[in-house]
Amino acid sequence: QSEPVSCTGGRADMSLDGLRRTFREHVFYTQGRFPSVATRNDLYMAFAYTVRDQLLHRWIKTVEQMAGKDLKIVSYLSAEFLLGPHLENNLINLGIYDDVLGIAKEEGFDIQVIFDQEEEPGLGNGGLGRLAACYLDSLASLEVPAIGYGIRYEFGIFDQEIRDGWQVERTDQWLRLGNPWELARPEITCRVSFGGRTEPYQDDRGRYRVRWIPHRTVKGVAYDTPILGYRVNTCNLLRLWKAEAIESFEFEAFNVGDYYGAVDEKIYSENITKVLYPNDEPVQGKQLRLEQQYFFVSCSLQDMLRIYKLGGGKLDRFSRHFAIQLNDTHPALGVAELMRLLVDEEGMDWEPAWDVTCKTFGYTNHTLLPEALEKWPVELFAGLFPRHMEIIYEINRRFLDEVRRRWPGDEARVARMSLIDESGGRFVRMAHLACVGSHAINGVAELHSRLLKEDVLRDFHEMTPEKFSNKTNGVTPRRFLVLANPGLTRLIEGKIGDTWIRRPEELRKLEPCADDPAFREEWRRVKLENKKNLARVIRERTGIEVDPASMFDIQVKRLHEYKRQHLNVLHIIALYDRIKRNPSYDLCPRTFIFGGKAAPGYFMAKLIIKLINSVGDTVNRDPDVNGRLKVVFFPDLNVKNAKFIYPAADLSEQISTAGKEASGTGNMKFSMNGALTIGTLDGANVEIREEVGAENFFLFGLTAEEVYSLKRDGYRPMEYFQANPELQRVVERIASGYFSNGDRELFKPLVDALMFHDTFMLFADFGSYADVQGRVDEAYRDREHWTRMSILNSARMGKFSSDRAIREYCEDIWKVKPVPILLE
Ligand code: F58
Repeated sequence: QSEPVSCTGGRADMSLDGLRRTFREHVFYTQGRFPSVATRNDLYMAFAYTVRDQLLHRWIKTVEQMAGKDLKIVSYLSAEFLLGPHLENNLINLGIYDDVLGIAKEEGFDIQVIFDQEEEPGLGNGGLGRLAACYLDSLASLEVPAIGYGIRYEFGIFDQEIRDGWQVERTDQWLRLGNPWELARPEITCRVSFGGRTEPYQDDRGRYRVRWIPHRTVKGVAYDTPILGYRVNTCNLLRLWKAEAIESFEFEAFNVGDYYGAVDEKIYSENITKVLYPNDEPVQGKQLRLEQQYFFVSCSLQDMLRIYKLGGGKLDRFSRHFAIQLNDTHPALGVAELMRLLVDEEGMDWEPAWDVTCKTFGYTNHTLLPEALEKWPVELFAGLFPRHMEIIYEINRRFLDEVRRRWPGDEARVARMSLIDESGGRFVRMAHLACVGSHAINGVAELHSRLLKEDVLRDFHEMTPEKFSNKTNGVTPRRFLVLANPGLTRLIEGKIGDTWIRRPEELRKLEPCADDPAFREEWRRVKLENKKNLARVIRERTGIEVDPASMFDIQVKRLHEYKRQHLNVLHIIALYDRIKRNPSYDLCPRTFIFGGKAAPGYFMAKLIIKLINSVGDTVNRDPDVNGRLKVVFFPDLNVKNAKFIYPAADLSEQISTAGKEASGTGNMKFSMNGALTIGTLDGANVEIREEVGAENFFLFGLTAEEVYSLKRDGYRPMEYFQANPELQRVVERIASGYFSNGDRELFKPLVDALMFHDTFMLFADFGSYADVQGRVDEAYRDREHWTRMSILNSARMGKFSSDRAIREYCEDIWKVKPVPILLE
């Protein structure tokens, strides 16, 4: 083993002088600028590199101290990592936020402008991708050795603009000005193949083997981003793969004089990691999406085997050194790929290889929506992965044999559990592959995990109940409280110190402060500042003036019918209708704020955005409303913008149809920041309510059980419609063209969907929602009591730290332990 690297002083120097010197050096030597001509981007880059130096220092220490140790690494496989800006977060984790603020001031510029310069890596759609990012933060903060593996999309989630009330998508160009946080590793590459055919042969020991003769091969190149934990030296790795053409192809084509062929091949290969699919539901037929999945899974598994072999490990012990978590089914092909690598490439026999595979993988499910369960047409699948198809058939054959042994004669069960869906067309069921190939299966909230066992994965639970557990989601308090809400952080620190940032259970120490009028006053002052801040950003981005003294009632999340943004809109229209019918209607002034992206091909979701903006246009301009109602659609919700939003909320809308939202994580971010929740008994809302106390939570709506039985008995939205005159007036206003300059056609698809189907039961829940909103209105008038509830929400949210969630994964599923890293 080589000597430990010593790099004290120089760029590892974290003193104020050291940081200042490093920063100036980067302006000069990295950006190649005189300070006087440095652009905003130069300054941002120089700061980023200054911070990155600190990360690299810790990263090298981490790798050095882990090398040669008999330890286990968590490998988090995710098609999405929605990281958000790095700079501020790393400053917080390093503990040099104030120092850097000071340096910026000295050098004469506004650090907020520098922060604002950073383009966030939007490599995810929503909750699932953001959860992966929170988990990386917690793994490093808990000093657990981990690697995140994913895809380096050249274009992340689209930027959203609102034009004439409609969503317009613009391509995200996060790499345009360079990415100072990543290190390209051109020497770390993998080959990944597609298509072709397989061929049996006998190896030198006379054993039957299969070789895959692929049609084409691309190269994966590693791009590494250091992930530092909070106030620890552990710096983990996020390794994202970019697809490139393999050189030999270009040469071959050149040799036969096919210049265009060579370029085509290059374009074809690079296509694989070009763009993130912006759907929040899987797309069955999209070949490129399947290629993306296999591409990153194969690169990652090859990389793990390479790392493992470096340490001289024997393959049958692989699962003692790597715990691989599948973030939903997108990387589930990994089960077949690991088998292929072990059996075909490494020459292992099937049984020991299968044993290793099952012991290595764990699978997290994130959805209950049946239409969102991934399945791929067998034809497409077998065309791209002929060898994996064979492997899956073999896994299935052995698995179904076992099912038949346990349940003789139960062919219906066999058909239900098969890895191949043959109920009409033939499809590979990715969730079944993930279940069969993993030793652990979990849902992301208590209710979700229960429903998985009772419904979606019922047969699998009956067969192997020991594999199932729940791991309720969590979010990192570093980004969503400390970074997003410095005012509240300072106030809390003044009372109970700062140990809660690591151990958020300690936030409970704030509970007595809820009874202290002076503290409540301070709490309100911070909230008001945050609301003023959001009001400013709203004015800048939309031109709409909102009153920070009004109640900020916020719903930000992906646009989806099951999330029911339109239920919120129906209620807004009801309030508006009351004002129109009775101009002196007594209403506590409210600002309704929405934000979120719609999948570009999801017409109904886009129409809901248009409806929100149309209602806003009418309501915001109507003199009768007289400031009592404002409606805002905040454009381009992303991690960077979200930091203005969560801390400014009084009320958090978590109103999905019960049984549809697996967990939700926005609900946690709001509540941590002292917003009260109006919500259904869905996802993690159930547990949030348990923690904060039913008296500090506004509950409404059907339960999941009621939703199911109503559906079973035949749900008729018209009955609810006819029984509720207010609902009739609301729907009539939309249908009549009141919000669309008399155009009765515009919102007709939405109105018809509600009147005749109402798949997500808005009408069934409307009455109870409107009633509870009335109670919210009353409660807000008693500011002292509201503040009390707000404080108790923050104080009781410790459970929803991603640190708690990651501890559970480490203990129950991964069996990994922290490895503290020393700097010297
Ligand atoms: C979300 N799923 C769940 N999927 O909807 C949410 O309840 C949960 O809190 C969160 O996961 C974390 O567990 C989600 O965000 C996606 O975005 C996928 C992207 C790729 C296509 C399929 C959906």
